[in-house]
Amino acid sequence: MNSSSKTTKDITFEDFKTEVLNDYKIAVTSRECSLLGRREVLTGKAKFGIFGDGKEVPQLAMAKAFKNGDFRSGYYRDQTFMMAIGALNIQQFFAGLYGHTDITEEPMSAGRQMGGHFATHSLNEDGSWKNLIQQKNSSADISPTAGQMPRLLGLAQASKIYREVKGIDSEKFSVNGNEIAWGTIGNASTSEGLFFETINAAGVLQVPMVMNVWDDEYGISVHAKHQTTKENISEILKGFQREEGVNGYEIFRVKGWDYPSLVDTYQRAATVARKEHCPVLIHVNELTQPQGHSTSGSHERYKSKDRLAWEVEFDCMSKMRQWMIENNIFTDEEANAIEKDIKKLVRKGKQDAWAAFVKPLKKEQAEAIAVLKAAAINSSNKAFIEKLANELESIKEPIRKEILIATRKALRYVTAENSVSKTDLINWITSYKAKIQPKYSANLYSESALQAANVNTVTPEYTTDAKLVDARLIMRDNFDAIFTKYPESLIFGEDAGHIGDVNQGLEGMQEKYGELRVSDTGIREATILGQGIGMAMRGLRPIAEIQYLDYILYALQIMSDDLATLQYRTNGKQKAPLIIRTRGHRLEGIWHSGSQMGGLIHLLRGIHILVPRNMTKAAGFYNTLLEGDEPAVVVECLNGYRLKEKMPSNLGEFKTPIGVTETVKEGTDITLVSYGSTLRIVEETAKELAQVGIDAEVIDIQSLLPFDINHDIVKSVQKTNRLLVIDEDVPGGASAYILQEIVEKQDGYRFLDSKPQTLTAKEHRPAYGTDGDYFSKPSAEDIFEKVYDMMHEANPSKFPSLF
Ligand SMILES: Cc1ncc(C[n+]2csc(CCOP(=O)(O)OP(=O)(O)O)c2C)c(N)n1
Ligand SMILES: [Mg+2]
Repeated sequence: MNSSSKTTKDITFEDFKTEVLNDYKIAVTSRECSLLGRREVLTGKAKFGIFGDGKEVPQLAMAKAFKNGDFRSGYYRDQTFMMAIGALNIQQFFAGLYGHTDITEEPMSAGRQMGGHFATHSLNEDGSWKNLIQQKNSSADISPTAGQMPRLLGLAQASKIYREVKGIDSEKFSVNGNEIAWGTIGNASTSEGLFFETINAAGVLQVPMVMNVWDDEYGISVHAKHQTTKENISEILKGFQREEGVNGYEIFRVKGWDYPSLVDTYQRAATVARKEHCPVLIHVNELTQPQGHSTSGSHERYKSKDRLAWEVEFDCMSKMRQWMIENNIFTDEEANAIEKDIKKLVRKGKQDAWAAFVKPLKKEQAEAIAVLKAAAINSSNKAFIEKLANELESIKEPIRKEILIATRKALRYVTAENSVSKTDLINWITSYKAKIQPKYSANLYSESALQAANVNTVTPEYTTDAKLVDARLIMRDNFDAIFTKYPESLIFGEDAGHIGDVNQGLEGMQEKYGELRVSDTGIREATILGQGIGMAMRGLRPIAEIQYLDYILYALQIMSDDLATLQYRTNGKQKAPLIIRTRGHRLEGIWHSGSQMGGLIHLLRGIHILVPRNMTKAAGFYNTLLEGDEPAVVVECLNGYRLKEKMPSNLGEFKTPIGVTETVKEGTDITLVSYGSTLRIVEETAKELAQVGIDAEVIDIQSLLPFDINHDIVKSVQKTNRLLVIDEDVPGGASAYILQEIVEKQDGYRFLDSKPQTLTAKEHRPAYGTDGDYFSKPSAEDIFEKVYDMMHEANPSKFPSLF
């Protein structure tokens, strides 16, 4: 079903006719899928449907210009494009709608995403890269409008890096940077900041990005007059047009129903982007929504009669059909025959998809019924269990929820009995859950051999005359080693280039490795993140700098929605091993002392969150992460760059383990758990506590996600029987998570003689200045008194009350 990429100029009329006919067939197939898809939702076979009807024809043109190695970063209207590049067939389309959990049947997400969210596979079964230049690629869609934009920037930038940086192994990823990243976005979604941020950044970076706006004048019910100044996105972006000697964009505007103009425009756009690495905007207007926005609601409610009539007349499919008749490509009768055949094909594909969806469920249902019936035979609750079995049996097309409800409820009836069939029932439920749960939960983190937790620890080595240096020098020299060792690594961010980051951890690196590998960016955190995601998806090893942890909030949405879900939403078929470097915790004032770790932990499951207490530990994390294939955030201590640390001799080689704690002081009376900048204060306080006879054990968590994979903290609690978590996030923030891990997950409650407690910052943001810090964050005195208080409670005669 592949759409050919020949242009109309170099082929005979017969060839041309065949190509156009093939295109039309793809478009009709796609339209039929939309029409039938809607019906599947309305009859209850699928839960929700959002389709690409009304956007078929421009997508044919885009597919013709799209080459192997190219990437799409688009949204839910692009089914025609996916069909035209051979990445989606009828049966797969319906498998997506039904939520089939088998990746071979539903290759977009194995049923995790709603239909209309597309992806191709970048990874082999073992998590290694496929050859991406031998296939057409689509990065996995997400639902938040414009959320596909930041990643698009990085996908395009990768081509620039592959073309202009020498020495990178590009074999699977690029042919001289000739690949285009194609973005698609709805007209209304261009109102999002992410769109404008991406447009500006791509203009600055001059990367081969073709941005396509599918303009149907609406965003659900909201008309363009509420969305876009002058109701015209290409009009207001005119200032981006490149001029003689001044970089910018090539901007095209074309009607979405005009097949020949579309084909011509897309060929021209591709040439500019591919050859010159100049970004392109194609504003495709006069598009329609034949069935309205989605299966929720109808557009008759908000579109005028005139508009609805216009949409019928200008439906891109009927316009294309009309043009084909006028140009003797087919007759009306021939068109009718084609359409009739395709209708049949789509109906058959739909039926096959449903049959394939139902088949494993029927099998599971039959197994469950057999186990239930066996359990009923000797049970005193026979009638009740049989009822459950019969109810389950009466469901013609069962789902897994129904199967588990019946079996789990039956278990309650036999719980007091002792029989083989009861054991069989228990075993069946347990093994069924073990088999099925991964279909919904696997691949949140990498499951490949390269997962970060598999990378072996290498301790820092020191020569006998190792010097104590400003810690930022360890960071700098380690980055130097990294850039030499990994030609595909690169770092970028605000002030990361010319001055070598605000804390000089990259001093001199740009001079040594060039402006493309060590670069300054604009102030635009979300698209800095996007650059990283996109480049990581194309085999590079980007390190994206967010200048301060406080400003990660601008990028948090894209980290949470895109990066953190990528492996999960593709069921392990795409990855972006991006490293995010930032610095935070204590410095000065509300926006330079943030430690919003609870927020990060909760929003970023799927990304490792690492909180080193010093620069040697931080550098070791970078060394570990570059050996692995997972995304991570490393939060360096903002007040640690000028502290002295010993310079290791094995730079680029020593590795801090991920998910492993470190006991920095042994003790017997109480376990103090902390991380990052606060850990240093805890260490100091432990010495003061020793002076009053309290022997505290101090543990550095180091890695919040994953958390203490060896359960070492509970071993300490087992010894001390007391636990205090010290954290500079808000009350109930990261500390609550840490407490849950230790007390509940590690069963720490069993060993506690005192109430487990947390000591945190105040609820408000940290105030400015030294006193602001003292009255906002946990101080040494706070820690001392809290620990003392816990010891007083345990042994009042030895530790008389302080207050
Ligand atoms: C951030 C966010 N806000 C709201 C929504 C709900 N939503 C889904 S599609 C849509 C309208 C998008 O319109 P447009 O970009 O013009 O695309 P179209 O559907 O018209 O092709 C909205 C508001 C969403 N998915 N994400
Ligand atoms: Mg729209």
